[in-house]
Amino acid sequence: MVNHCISHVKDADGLCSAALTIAARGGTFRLTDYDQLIDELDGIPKDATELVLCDLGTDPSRFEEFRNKMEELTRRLKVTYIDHHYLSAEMKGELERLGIHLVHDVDECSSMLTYSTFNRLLPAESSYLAIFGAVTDYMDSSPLAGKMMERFDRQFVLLESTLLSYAISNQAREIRYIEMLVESLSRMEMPHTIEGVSTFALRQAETVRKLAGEVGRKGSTLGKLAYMETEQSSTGNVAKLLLGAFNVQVGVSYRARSDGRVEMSLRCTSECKVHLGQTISEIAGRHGGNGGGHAKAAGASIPAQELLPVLREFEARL
Ligand SMILES: [Mn+2]
Repeated sequence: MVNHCISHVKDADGLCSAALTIAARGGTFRLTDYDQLIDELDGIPKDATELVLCDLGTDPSRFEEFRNKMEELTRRLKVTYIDHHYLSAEMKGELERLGIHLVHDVDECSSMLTYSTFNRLLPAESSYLAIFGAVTDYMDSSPLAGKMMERFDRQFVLLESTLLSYAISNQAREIRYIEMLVESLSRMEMPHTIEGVSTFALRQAETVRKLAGEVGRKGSTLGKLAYMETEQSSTGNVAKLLLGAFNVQVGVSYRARSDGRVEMSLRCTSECKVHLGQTISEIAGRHGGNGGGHAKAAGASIPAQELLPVLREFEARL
């Protein structure tokens, strides 16, 4: 079997999922984001016989396209799809009918699911990668991760996962560096030993400190929601900081792209009762965009002029 892995480029969960897959199955990998997933599926190496797809939720509005692409791929590849983004029972059924090995659980992070899938092929220390993804995806109290955390030095796990995720945020535009992180992690190197990680993580800590002050000055509120434009590549950090600065239920940060669209991240507190991913997917879809994600962390891409209408509609649901 010649393996090819496609995983999420944006965070520690995606990188750790890729590293675990490579450690277990070898082969090649590519990192991508939700909106480029379909294009990425066209670039799978010709000699690959196995595809492992991790941490990449499919946008419901493009599910049909995704399903069709998968149907074509399952004719020549053994496909394993490991994910924790919401999928309806119907969508799951459709994928399984294509012969895809679907590992799906919205209560665990993707790296924990990847670890469980390939457990027998992995060295003992690979459980660290599973827990790093869980911590940075806020899923370390989930059934599997919670149990695993009891057997670790908690401070060590928190330190290593934060070093990793801060270094990723800081170097988000340097894809070669991000790929090098996956290669190092797949050799079971701990983040603090990987070149550049501690330096970039500390730089990011300073960025976060400055940002915390900045969001209070630059953010605006709209009812129970606060929003702000940012140049930061990790828009999720900014969305989170808005929650504290304005004491609101939902924080939305957005970044203008050169193609006339804005890329937005949404985060919320436990007071927020709507599912962020499902709600933004539905609203963005009606405004010429697309989006999705989890209950408490989601993202979308929409035409720039639709920003305020989308935010107003979202706030009305709160
Ligand atoms: Mn994830």
